[in-house]
Amino acid sequence: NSAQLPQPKTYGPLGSLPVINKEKPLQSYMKLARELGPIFQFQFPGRMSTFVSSAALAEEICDETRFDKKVGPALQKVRAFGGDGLFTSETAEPNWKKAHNILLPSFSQQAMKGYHAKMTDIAIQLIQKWTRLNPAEEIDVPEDMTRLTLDTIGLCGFNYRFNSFYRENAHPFVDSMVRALDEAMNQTQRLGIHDKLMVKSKKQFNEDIQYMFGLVDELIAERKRNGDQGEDDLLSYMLKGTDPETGETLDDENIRYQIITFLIAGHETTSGLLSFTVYFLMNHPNVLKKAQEEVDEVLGSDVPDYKQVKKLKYVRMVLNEALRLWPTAPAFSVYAKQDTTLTGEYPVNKDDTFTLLVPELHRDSSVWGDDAEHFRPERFEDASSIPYHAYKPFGNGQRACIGQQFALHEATLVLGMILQHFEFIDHKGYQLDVKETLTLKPDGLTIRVSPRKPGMTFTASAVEEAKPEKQE
Ligand code: FDE
Repeated sequence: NSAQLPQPKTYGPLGSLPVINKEKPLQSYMKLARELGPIFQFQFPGRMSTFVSSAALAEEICDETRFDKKVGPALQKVRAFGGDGLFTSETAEPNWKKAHNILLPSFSQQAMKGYHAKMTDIAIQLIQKWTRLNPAEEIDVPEDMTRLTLDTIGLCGFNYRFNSFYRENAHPFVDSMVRALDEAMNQTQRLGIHDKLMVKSKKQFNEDIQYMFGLVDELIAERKRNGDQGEDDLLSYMLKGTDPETGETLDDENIRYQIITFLIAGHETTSGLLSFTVYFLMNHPNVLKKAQEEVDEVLGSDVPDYKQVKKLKYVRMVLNEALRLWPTAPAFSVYAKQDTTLTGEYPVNKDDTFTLLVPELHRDSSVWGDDAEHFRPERFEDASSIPYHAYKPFGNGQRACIGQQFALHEATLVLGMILQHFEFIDHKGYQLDVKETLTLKPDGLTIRVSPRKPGMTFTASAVEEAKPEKQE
């Protein structure tokens, strides 16, 4: 006698798919949540799923004693190239815990000190590119942010330079990765018969995967040939690290999957975050002014060092607030490990799955107040005032984002430097249009910039200063 959950109209074997905008499924679910309430069912062809979006329900499904990450249909498809890497493995698969244990130290605060100089190297490339544009030239913000984040994870991860700022078009690896992710998403939306007909896209899918494997396997082989030269990157942690619980190391195939995973997880999400932040700043002059004041005070005209980045508190709040309104990884799913209920009201059977709509959770007015739709970084002034389960841009519990510190350090550094150097010019009066892939980004956001302090460019000595600090 389970309480009947609200549900949109169904259309025979298609279930409720016809009510979804195929280009923007997440925004369709958000709209449904507003119409149907904080919990609703959705009939996919052949399976039922439940969407939740309030803080009270998030708290329930984030209870790891009763729920665990669900590697849902989309992630299952991504396993074709993410394998049993951290993001696409089941918690119970042996390589999840092993890789988690081995990789945790490489994402610690201490490790960030080691990555700082490399992050700065790439950030300077972006600043120099923007500095050298002629006044009328426009910047495609998501494109340049993707150049930056891909190059950053490439350099910090594997000492590989994609050199995206020296290319007109994306590095071929990115083309393959984006196409493969897109195909993986599309496969989940196609019905059986239709999917079987897509011979050409399947062929392309396999070629893309082989290309990615080839590039990454060569990186691993090369490092093994040359031996450890003190690289101090993720790859060296992966090759050297042993799991304290089992004493085992990661095998080469799993390292390949981890590298691909970091390239996927580490660049689109962080680039979307930076792009949304530029959009919000451009539309909130008071916030922009406050952020510029902080940057002027903390950085002056320095190339930021590690400690200065830590002092950019307001810039960090601005990023938190951008991740609240448009969390770039906008949903995650769990399954019930046992029969239970949600808030004592909704009966749950073992293996029922729930998807949390993070942008809706982040707009729950019972937690965020009546101005929940407003961009107001000040709400992060006192982080302890925010209920733990009301803010989930990095997922939950042991399956939360291992790259959180990495992404936030990188984004704070880069945004700090952008604010230090440029005024934004909204030359087209950009109207927000959120594009969906596996992640979110402001589609078609282009801007112009003008220098804030004419003549402030990098001297050779400033760049020299940003070189790696000796580690104590
Ligand atoms: C993860 C993650 C998550 C969860 C998902 C699920 O649950 O399904 C989330 C929500 C996220 N992540 C988010 C984010 C955001 C940003 C900006 C980021 N993210 C970034 C990054 C960077 C890097 C490198 C990363 N990231 C990574 C990662 C990984 C590996 C993972 C998985 C983990 C486990 O263990 O599971 C994640 N990430 Fe992130």
